[in-house]
Amino acid sequence: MALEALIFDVDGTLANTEKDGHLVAFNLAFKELGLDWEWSNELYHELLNVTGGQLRIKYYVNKYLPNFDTQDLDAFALKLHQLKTKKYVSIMDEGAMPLRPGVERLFKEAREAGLRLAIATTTTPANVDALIGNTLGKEALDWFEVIGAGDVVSNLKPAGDIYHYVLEQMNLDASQCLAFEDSYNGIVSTTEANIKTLITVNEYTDTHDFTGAIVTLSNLGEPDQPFKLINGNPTQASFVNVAYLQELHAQHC
Ligand code: XBP
Ligand code: MG
Repeated sequence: MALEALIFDVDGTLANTEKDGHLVAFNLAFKELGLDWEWSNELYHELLNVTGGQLRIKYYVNKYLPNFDTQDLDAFALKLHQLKTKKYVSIMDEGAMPLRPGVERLFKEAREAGLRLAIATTTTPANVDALIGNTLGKEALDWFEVIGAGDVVSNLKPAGDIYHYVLEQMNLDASQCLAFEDSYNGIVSTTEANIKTLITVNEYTDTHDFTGAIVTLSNLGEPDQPFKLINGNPTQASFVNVAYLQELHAQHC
């Protein structure tokens, strides 16, 4: 079947939102609530194995603060997480979060070529709106036929639920799509939904196991800024464009 749609993860794939967005927002929220917690970047490498901010907070408390005094950890994590989302949106509104190389170009080229676009992420919907709105403009949210985000499904990545949800909403078969991910949890999720996946790594994920990826790249690249091929078939392409995606799709789907 022909390539019809591209489905993008958000955090780490579209932008380096974890280090400069989520981690900063968590720490600001802790401070504002008077908690003496401060997550270091090193600790955050471990905490990122747990997807979803609320689950991450609860994992942290259970593992590192077994004596933390709260009667209802779910309610506490919910409140803290709501504050963290506000902080994250404010950071995005400051407008200093660039998209990763090639992301904006590929969105535009894909649209011109008639490919359908969607998002599949575990992050909160407000965070997706804030990132896209502040980098590409609010109108760009309409470029995505489906924005599958947050708790629209009951099981977050690494479960495949969010990808199944997007495929169902778009009425597409997995073989008509390619997914873009940056992490182990991401590729486990796409693999469960049977969607072939292109990986762009980042500082949190460059040691992850990406077995099953059709290609692993340093980033999507630009005409004057070639990607580094980390794993996959040799290619003439030096940046990810629609022609290269058709090549990958023909090889793997
Ligand atoms: C990344 C995540 C998210 C964010 C936090 O998911 O694990 O949990 O770190 O977002 P993806 P929330 O790469 O699939 O987008 O705090 O809004 O949950
Ligand atoms: Mg990600």
